[in-house]
This record gives sequence, structure tokens and C-alpha cells, in this order.
Amino acid sequence: MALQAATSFLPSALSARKEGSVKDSAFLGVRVADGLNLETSALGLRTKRVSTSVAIRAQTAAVSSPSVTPASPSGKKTLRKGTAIITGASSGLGLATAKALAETGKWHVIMGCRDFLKASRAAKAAGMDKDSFTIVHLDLASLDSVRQFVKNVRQLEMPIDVVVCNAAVYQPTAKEPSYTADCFEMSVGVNHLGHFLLARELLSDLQSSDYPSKRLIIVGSITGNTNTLAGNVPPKANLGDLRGLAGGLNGIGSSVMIDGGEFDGAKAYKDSKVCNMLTMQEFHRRYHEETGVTFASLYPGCIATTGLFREHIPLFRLLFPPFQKYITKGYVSEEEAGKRLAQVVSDPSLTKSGVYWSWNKNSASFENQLSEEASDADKAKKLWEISEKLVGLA
Ligand code: NDP
Ligand code: PMR
Repeated sequence: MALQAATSFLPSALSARKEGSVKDSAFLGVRVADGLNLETSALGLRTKRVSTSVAIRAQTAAVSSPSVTPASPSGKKTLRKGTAIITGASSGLGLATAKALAETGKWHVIMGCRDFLKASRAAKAAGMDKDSFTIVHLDLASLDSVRQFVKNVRQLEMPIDVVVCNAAVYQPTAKEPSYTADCFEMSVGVNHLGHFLLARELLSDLQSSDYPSKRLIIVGSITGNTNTLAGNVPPKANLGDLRGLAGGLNGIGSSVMIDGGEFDGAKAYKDSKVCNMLTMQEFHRRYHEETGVTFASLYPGCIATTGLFREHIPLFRLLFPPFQKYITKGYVSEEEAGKRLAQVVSDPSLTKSGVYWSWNKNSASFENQLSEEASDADKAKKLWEISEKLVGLA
């Protein structure tokens, strides 16, 4: 059954970013702190042209409830198709994960993307069966868009079994901050606050799903963890006392940086990843028992070829993949990283909640340890309370 939703393209976020200026050098000196977490396998340690309206195709037949269908003539009970929402599925890790899940034939993927045509072309180029996905417009740089996305997804009348908060922006060369439609500094606004609202809104949908393992996954990273070598490459993540976030991150009454400091695009990204990992744990503490939802985060490996580095200087983009492949050996292909995230979505052995997953050099998953800041429960609570005010939930 095909369901056409009215257009939900919302005005893009306001952007005041200045192009073309390079602030930091490509490779920086490293200060390595004591007590590094041996996270990377790297060092041998443990380490077609589409209509302008948003076409929403409801694959209701494919995802009919209940989750376990009655025994077939052969006597085997079969699990219905799961439905996974993946934000930022138009490239990189999100696309690779969508492809990996779709190829199993067991998942329908709702691709939450800001550029419908790009997402559509990307899915086609990846060879995804047109019945295996639905693209729904989502611009995380606008809280209105997030709310509209939730409404549109509900109109599909599919169960929501897994939500993956994957989209991100990284602005390492920006000299001036840019802002979301709600006037939050862009990196934290998109990577954390947009996802925070999305995850909070969709929690009730996850809770009402009858799928055996319902999951909310927020993609984290090694670079937000200062107990690793990568996390000690300056500028280091540090949320401080969250005074900038409490002030609204708008650069008017407060700093645009969470800790109240001067704007630094690379740090803002790393701070946002700390927020992602803290948010996952706070969700776990508040809602795991009550809802049965598994909350997880992960570091999928260094996927040095993705669009994440699109704003970095050309020399960085040239040298970063070989540096990660041959020097740190932390490199993973988009395909491999997609399989890793797909495991966190669907593997029956990864149901533990509150975990930050990583993979060793044999590509085996393990529960990794977060840095002191990224596992600070008091900070997570404070972050939660400030964030819910900023996104209008409190
Ligand atoms: P990509 O740039 O390839 O993918 C990012 C995705 O986010 C794109 O689909 C992009 O959309 C989307 N996006 C950006 N801004 C918005 C927005 N305002 N609204 C909706 N979608 C948006 O990067 P990666 O695949 O590398 O990154 C995916 C995740 O992996 C991120 O969370 C990142 O932090 C994490 N990660 C990446 C690592 C790496 O080495 N690459 C390492 C560790 C973690 P569009 O296509 O329209 O630009
Ligand atoms: Mg890093 C084991 C070493 C390791 C790993 C796994 C990464 C991952 N990086 C490592 C080491 C180093 N890096 C070292 C020694 C340096 C100094 C030469 C270095 C530098 C560096 C830069 C300049 N690395 C970077 C950058 C970026 O701009 C990337 C970034 O921080 O984006 C936020 C990055 C990354 N290194 C990684 C990973 C996974 C990234 C991409 C980031 C992410 O999404 O978190």
C-alpha cells in the first residue's frame, strides 16, 4: 500500500558559517594522558528522479504485527520483519548499516534524511531493494523538523522496533559558529540536541513495539573518550560544568561551547559525542527496567573515507585514510562499520543495555570502558535536565 504524505520539507537551518577558512593544522601534536583505555585494535592493544514531495511508502504487509507469527505448516514460528529508523542514512555509516540490515531480508529501514534526493540515489547506488526502505525527511538542525518526522513516521503505521541516532556534522575548519534553526551551535545542536528530542519522542513508540528486542542506539566515538590515544588529540572533549549549554549555546547570552569556552568546531564535535554517550547511559538508568528497551552506544572504528570529513582541508582528506590504515591501524571500511552497527541493531547476543560497544582486531565485539567524563552519572543527569529544557520537553 502506498501512502503519500504531504510535503514536510522544512526550511533548512539558518547558517552563518563562513566558508573556506582553515583554522587548525591537519595533524596535531598529541598529549597522551595516563590511564589510557586500550581501545583500539590498531596498536595491538585490547584494545531516479523523485517527486519533490516526501514519498512515504508504507510496507505494512511486510511488517505486520504481532512480532512472532503463528507456526507455519512446518511448525516453525517466524519473526516478522523488524523496522529500524536510522538517521543520516544517506551516506557513510548510516547508509552501510541500512544496506546491511536490508540485505538480510529481516529489516525494513526508515531512512531519516535531510536530503531526500541524495538519500534516494544513495540507496539505489548501494543496491538496496526499493521495498526494503522508506525515506522520511528529517533535518536534525530544526526541532520542528524532528517533531514533524515523528508525526510522519507514525503515519506509516509501522511498528518502531529500533532507533539509531547516527547522523552527525563535523566542522573542524569553521572559524565562526553556525547555528541550527533554534539557534544552537550546529554540532551540538544536530548531533546531540536534535537526537535527544528524537529519542525522547520515539521512546513511547519503542515501548509499544512487540518486537522481542527493542533498541535505541546512539553512535558515539573514541575521540570523545579521553582515556584513549585518539581522545587525547587536541582539542580534547570537555563539557566542564555545562554552563554554555545551560545558557542556550547561542553565543548571545552565553558561549556557543558547552563548557563556556571559545568556539572550536573540532571540540564541539567531540563534546557532542560525549553528550551522545552520556545520553545513552541516562536513558538506560531512567528507562531500561520500565520499558525493556536496550540502550547502547558504540565506536564502530575509524571510517576514514566518509563524508564526515568533507569540511576538513584537502590534505587531511588525502592523508587521513592511509594514516589510519597503515599507522594507527584503526581504519575500517564503511561496509565493515555498517556490519558492526547492524550487529548492535539486531544481533541476539548484543542485548545488554547501557553498553558502549567496540570491536577488536578480529572484529569481535566487546563492552568497552568509557572515559571518566563520558561515564559521569551526575553529569549525565545534568546534561539530561538542561537538554530537555532546551528542546522544550521541560
Ligand atoms: P557521514 O558524513 O558520511 O554521514 C553523516 C550523515 O548525517 C549524513 O547522512 C548526513 O546527511 C547526515 N546529517 C548531517 N546533518 C544532518 C541534519 N542536520 N539532519 C539530518 N541528517 C544530517 O559521516 P559518518 O558516516 O562517518 O558518520 C556517521 C556517524 O558515525 C556519526 O555519528 C559520527 O560521529 C560517527 N562516527 C564516525 C567515525 C568515522 O571515522 N567516520 C568514527 C566514529 C564515529 P547528508 O548526506 O545530507 O549530508
Ligand atoms: Mg585520530 C590509535 C590511534 C587513533 C585512532 C583510532 C584514531 C581515530 N586517531 C588515532 C590517533 C591519532 N589521530 C593521532 C596519533 C593523531 C595525531 C597525528 C590523530 C589526529 C587526528 C585528527 C587531526 N585524528 C582525527 C583527526 C580528526 O580530525 C578526526 C576527528 O577527530 O574527528 C572528530 C580524527 C579521528 N581519529 C580517529 C577517529 C575515529 C577520528 C574521526 C572521528 C570521530 O568521528 O570521532
